Amino acid sequence: LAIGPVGAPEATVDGFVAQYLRNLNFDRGVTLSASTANDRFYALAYTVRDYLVARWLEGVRRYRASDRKAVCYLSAEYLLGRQLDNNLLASGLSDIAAEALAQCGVDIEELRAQEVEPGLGNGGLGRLAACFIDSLATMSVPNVGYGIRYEYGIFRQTFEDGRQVEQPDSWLELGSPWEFPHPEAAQTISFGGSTEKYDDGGVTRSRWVPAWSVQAVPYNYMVPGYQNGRVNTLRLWSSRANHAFDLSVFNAGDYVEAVRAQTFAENISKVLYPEDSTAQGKELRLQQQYFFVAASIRDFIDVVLPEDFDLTRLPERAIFQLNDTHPVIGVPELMRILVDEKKMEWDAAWAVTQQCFAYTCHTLLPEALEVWPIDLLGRLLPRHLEIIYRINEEFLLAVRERFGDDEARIRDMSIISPDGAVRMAFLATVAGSKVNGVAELHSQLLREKVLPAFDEFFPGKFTNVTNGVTPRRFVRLANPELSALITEAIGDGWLTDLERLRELEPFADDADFRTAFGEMKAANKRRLAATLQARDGLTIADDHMLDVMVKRLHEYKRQMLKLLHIVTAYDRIVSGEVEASSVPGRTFVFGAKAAPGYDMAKRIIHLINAVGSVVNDDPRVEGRLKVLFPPNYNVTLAERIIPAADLSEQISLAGKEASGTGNMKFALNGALTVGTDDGANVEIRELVGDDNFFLFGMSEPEVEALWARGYTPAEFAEKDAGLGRALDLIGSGAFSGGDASVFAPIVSNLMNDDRFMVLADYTSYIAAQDRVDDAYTDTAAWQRSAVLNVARSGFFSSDRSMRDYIDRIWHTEPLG
Ligand code: 26Q
Repeated sequence: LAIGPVGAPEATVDGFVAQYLRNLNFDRGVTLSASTANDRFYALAYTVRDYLVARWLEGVRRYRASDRKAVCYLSAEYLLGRQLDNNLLASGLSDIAAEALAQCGVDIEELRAQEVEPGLGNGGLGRLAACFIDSLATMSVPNVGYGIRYEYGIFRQTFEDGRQVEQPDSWLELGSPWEFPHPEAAQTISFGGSTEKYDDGGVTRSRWVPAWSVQAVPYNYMVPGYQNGRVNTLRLWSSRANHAFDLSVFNAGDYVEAVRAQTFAENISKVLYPEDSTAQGKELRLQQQYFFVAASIRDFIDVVLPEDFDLTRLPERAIFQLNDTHPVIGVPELMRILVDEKKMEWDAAWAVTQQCFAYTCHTLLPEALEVWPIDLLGRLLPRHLEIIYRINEEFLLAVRERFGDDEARIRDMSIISPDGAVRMAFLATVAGSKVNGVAELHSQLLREKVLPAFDEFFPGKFTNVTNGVTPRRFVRLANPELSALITEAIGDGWLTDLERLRELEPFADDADFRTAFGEMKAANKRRLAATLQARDGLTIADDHMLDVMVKRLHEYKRQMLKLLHIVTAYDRIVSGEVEASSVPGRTFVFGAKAAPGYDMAKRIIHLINAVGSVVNDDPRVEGRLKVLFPPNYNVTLAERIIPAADLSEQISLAGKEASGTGNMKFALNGALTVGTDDGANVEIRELVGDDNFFLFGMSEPEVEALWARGYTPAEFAEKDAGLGRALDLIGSGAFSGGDASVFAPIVSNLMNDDRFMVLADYTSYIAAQDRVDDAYTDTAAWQRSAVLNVARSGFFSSDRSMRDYIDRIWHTEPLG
């Protein structure tokens, strides 16, 4: 009888075929000839799984036998993308699987298309978490990713008459072959009720008497490292009704109430909130946060750590990394476990807690900093609120000791705001051993503008870790042609040591290499064209520059600025200022979802589509300008679009984009960036060099200076005739069949308010785009720049980000 893991199937084509057919028969219960595409996809996924499982179980055993510190990454979002190709690549089975399926007469492309991506995130923050766990597995660092198994991920976007319409993302409709549910390991998570004091052998203690509870069921997912035999775990929690609770209601005879209770419990993990900035104080959202964080911390203490582990030593074994403020309720939860349940002294518990947490901030927008009204928090988690009060009291006492009774400072630093809300970023900063921003500029502004008093009070607590992206998914899998070119030139070590891309620099001056590079871009454009044709019936001209802006729709990201450029380019042609035939062909590609309640963002989506229909159909343009806006931008589509791009649009108002990670993916795939001095653009430009980056717009200090002087957007519209005309066209109904009212709110917002200074940066942006047009005519020089972008972007690997977290924050090591 096998006590350890059963060995993997033989890693040969025959071994794969045998396992594949076994899975079709025994797991799907079908023969190959009677199978559906979904059956064949499932059997393939199961087969890949079968090769990884033994290593996974062995890794878990080795970790438990060690006393290594694990990284517990707490994130409300993981935007994983499809798993099949990633897992094939990680296990080194891509070629074997292709050959095996060919032998069975199965079309692997058809099976790839079956996989529904788990869209369990909104954008950058969720995708970052997915890149990080990929890198940790590849670097053999013990890690559990903890999060929520939303039944519905980010909505599926469709357009009706150019307007965004949201459809539910029922990604689990046909099940997921990658998950391992463990209902037997469910945990009880409690809510509500009250607190009470009680006598514990002469000591007065507090305890929580909750009112209701739900079950948290773990679903495990494998996170394989890149060809290193290491498989980490992603553990996502799903909510279920608590059966004990059900039973009491059943016994009381209220069947309908019992069933309703079940629905209520299952609501907690039902749906991902599609907002990605403005926290809105929704009770269900706080339930989600506490639900997954409480289950995760308990899981680590009760299940992962040995029984009877001495929790004063928890910091030696665990670091809980807080991905933004969403999991910060874990701070009072750990305190509650240590003080109330384990009966530790407050000070000792606080020392443990402070060492166990670290906090990553992903924003600078004040409206995006999460706060929870105390009445809501007190109703849902009364004991946690008490603990937060005590943390705040002791913290403010220490502030007074240091700075005297400076009441203004006390008010500014209090975790409880004057209007009675818990400021989660403050709580995270006070509790965390480290606080980091996600790019150099962002970390600097975080220290100097957002939390200066905390920086002064906690010297050495603030640090920077610039974001990164996984080269396995975003170069190797998304861009196999470029990967082959690179490997041919410099060998294959770059995939796990991305700085080695530097060795490509000399090839920028090699005409043959540049030609091959150009052919790679052309092939990727054809591949994208085929995808968009099949998916949306869109076409791309072969000879166009591909100018891409893909990211969430936000006013600060300034899709409007891009749109003003397009309208200006259009206006120059139709007004006769330039000959259509002299205009270099450009296809503008947008991808963007708007939060369903974000009215201005939705209007801008409508306007992009409206401009697209007019520009694309106007014969005077002679096809020189095209606007494409495929709906439902997601990880799968990103993997097609980014490798085909020539120009990457990173045009946020300086000081607003914390980092950006799309910017890194484009540079690594050989697109040139037109961008502001914002987020990680600053570092990209420093690395690739001024000559290989189109910088425009105000710097962050210039933005501040303009606000201080007084910003009057209308003045900018008067000074620049092109801008005035573009705004007039939009405002007059040129893109809305003459109905001026549709887009008037956008124009009036820009003319009268313009919080993100679109008009102030317009002139500089148009000048940068004219430089882009010029530069693109010199193909050799453009390709040289593109190659240098690839060669000099190795810094942006998430492996490097992970090394930085390990060195500066986690102080853990790989498990050899
Ligand atoms: C909070 C409360 C209630 C509902 C939703 C939210 C919520 C959800 C998601 C708030 C924020 C987010 C996501 C934020 C995000 O993606 N930020 C981006 O993080 C990237 C990774 O660090 C950066 O590169 C981007 O600059 C930053 O915008």
